[in-house]
Amino acid sequence: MRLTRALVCRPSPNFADGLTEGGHGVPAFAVAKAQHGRYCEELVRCGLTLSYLSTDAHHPDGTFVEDTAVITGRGAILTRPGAESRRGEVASVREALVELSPRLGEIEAPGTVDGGDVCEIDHRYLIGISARTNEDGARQLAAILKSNGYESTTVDVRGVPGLLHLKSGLSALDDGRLVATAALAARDEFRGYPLVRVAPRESYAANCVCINGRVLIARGFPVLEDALVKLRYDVVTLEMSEFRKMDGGLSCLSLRLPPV
Ligand code: CIR
Repeated sequence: MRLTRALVCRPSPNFADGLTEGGHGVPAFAVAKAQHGRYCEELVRCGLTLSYLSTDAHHPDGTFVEDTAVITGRGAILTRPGAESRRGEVASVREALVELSPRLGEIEAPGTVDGGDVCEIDHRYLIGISARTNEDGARQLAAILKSNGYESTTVDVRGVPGLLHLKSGLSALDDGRLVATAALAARDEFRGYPLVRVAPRESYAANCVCINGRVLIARGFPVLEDALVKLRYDVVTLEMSEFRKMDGGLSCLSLRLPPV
């Protein structure tokens, strides 16, 4: 899908007060801000026009905008994040998306969905059931997708150690190839897709994003980088250390959108 715009939100000064279980230390705000700036510059280089949400100290996880909506080629679905502290993030995204995307629907209580659990590959959606996305939310999302012509499959990742969201361990490249951690690569749900397997010590880098033919991956994961370069992808690496400390990957820092 050709992408033209992205919605982003700079980290707020109390970014370190967000949710985390990763045990990678406390992020430094100034470094996070600089890394976010570089990330945004790269989105622009990929051809995207950026819209910035206002940072809000009430939502220290607000920079992880991907969790608040699912973007399809036909429009957006607003989510209801699984973590109560993050539910309020949806309001500003709802407002921003009015101009950027037709609204296809919205997840309602008791359903919960985090956008980080939703992976699109070849117009098909893989929906992770996780600590954040529940079965009711996945059912609602699948129904909205279905009524807009998209098939979906659920993938229960609750038993996968250390995996916050499905996309913490899985990404789709825009030629129909998946990038997956060793723990996910063997799953039946992904059978039939060509796949790049990510070594266990590089599993953080399995969360990457493909934008208009370029693949953005976290810096410092040379085995994955080499594998992608050998497959002739145009790879860009970005320093993500401070977002990793808050359990966030590359994809969660933006909502990437096709033309209206
Ligand atoms: C959270 O725990 O909700 C945030 N600290 C990190 C969310 C990362 N989102 C994502 O991977 N899609």
